[in-house]
Amino acid sequence: MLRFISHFTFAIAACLLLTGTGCSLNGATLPSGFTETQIAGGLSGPTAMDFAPDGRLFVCLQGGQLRVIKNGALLATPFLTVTVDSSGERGLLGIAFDPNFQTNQFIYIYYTVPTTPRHNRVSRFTANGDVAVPNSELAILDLDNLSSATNHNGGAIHFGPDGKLYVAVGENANGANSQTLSNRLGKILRLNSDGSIPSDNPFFNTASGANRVIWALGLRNPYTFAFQPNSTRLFINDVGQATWEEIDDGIAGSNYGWPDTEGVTTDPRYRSPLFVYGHGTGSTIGCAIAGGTFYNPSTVQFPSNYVGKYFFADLCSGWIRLLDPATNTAASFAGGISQPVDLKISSDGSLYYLSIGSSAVFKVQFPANQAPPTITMQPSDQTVIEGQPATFNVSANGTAPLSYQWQRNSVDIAGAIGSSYTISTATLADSGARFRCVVTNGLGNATSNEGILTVTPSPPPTLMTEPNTDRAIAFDSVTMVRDPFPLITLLNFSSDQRTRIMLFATDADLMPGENSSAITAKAEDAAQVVYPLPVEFVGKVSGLNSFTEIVVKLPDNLPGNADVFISITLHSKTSNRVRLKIQ
Ligand SMILES: [Ca+2]
Repeated sequence: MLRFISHFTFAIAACLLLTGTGCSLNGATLPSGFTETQIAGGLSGPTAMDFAPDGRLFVCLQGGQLRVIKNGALLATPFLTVTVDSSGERGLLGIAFDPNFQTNQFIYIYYTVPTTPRHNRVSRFTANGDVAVPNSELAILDLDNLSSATNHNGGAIHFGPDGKLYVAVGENANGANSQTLSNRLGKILRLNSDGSIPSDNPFFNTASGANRVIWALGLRNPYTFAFQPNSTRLFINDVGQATWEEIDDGIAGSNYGWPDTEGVTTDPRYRSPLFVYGHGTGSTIGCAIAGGTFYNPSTVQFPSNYVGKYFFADLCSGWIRLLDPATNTAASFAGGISQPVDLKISSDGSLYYLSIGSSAVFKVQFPANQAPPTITMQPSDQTVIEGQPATFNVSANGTAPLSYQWQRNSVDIAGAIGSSYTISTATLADSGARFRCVVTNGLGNATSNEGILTVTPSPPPTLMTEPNTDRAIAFDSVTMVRDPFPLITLLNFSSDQRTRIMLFATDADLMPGENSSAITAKAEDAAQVVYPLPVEFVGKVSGLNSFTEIVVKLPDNLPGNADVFISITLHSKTSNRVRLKIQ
């Protein structure tokens, strides 16, 4: 049992005496609308916990086991067991996941080495699923040898937004350690993940050797600390001696004053706490700050006014309170917890607390914001012309994250996992297909109505004519003169001197990737003799996107002095016949 919780028996008795039914040894009193669930019990002497990036929760036990809670169940086999010195407050005290855990599978722990000389150590292990690779331990930090005092070991370890590993170390019950740069006790340390020391550490040029790892000093027993997600903000929870518990603003090079001062100070040599609370038994006082975490989850579950606030707990008084970093004032949250030692926020926005008195992990939720998916906008039927895209959309409510899977005729469509699904080129064969979406979250799923796709044949192209006649709207492409057209012109600068005719059409859109070869053109004379016309250009009429400009060349064998009838064919569909006069 951790000695810094020696007020345990007194605290529980006082809780029962002073607040009656408001206390529970096995569950918290929570604000209206919040509920809690015990996630795992039977955790003997838990000291710290952290979430793996994949959502598993790892719990340190003081005796040396690192346990895994996966999909809500405590796994029987520990991830690892290290032989530790667990006397007093020593033992397995901290855990962190490498920022690149999903690639390198590195996990770091802080524990007390059981062989002489006794000291605390940070080691790296490599995960293989739910257990550590045997013999994968790599010691990256061996701290100063400990005296016979077994208390004030610190033990929290976390990676910062800079990718460096921060390590909180207690002063081994010797305040003088906290004020010297000649050892690493009573400090926050900053190191690279391989144990080397970053050259931009604040005392890199003033401390020597291994002590260049010091990042801040003047701490007594920083048992927990926390970085605010997506921020450089760092709050250090420094356990006080007789008077004050501190939340300190973690800033490189700071001296937090211990043992010269405790609590608020105006001494310019020291950084005064952001927040303090006094000692005693009650809803705003306690004996040891243990656990702190910012409410900045990837999915906000609690009411929005919780976002950016800082939960912190007191071991002896058994409460969790909420600090507003904007004002450095605190409000009540939970009470009646049996010795909280650590707090964490899961990615779905739940608050987890680790109770050494209950040997258990609890999850606090806000159920009103916890809901399975419901479809709020159904996919609508779509009618498109063949060759055109068709898009189905769905909207859903429910606790994030929501995942989407589109189905065609009740069969999953590979890769169609967004809130909309687009067929880039609808074909006639797609007509009648039914599309729906299954929306899923951790609480259930919802299947949308089906939207039906109707694909209509594309219309044939239409060559433009003057109103109520079959005379083409057509121009010599150089002179812009209308028919009758000469077969030969000297004005168009082409070597063959054949006349080029500019025609206009609607419903003659090329598909992506097509060029003028997609359109064929022909002329027929009165005797229905067919003359293929080379198509030399197809393009859009500037500013008139529904009109297509088509330039054809009059061929050598076309008879002169007659009317011919021109048509074009695109995508196997042939246009109307339009009349041209040839000189
Ligand atoms: Ca202080």
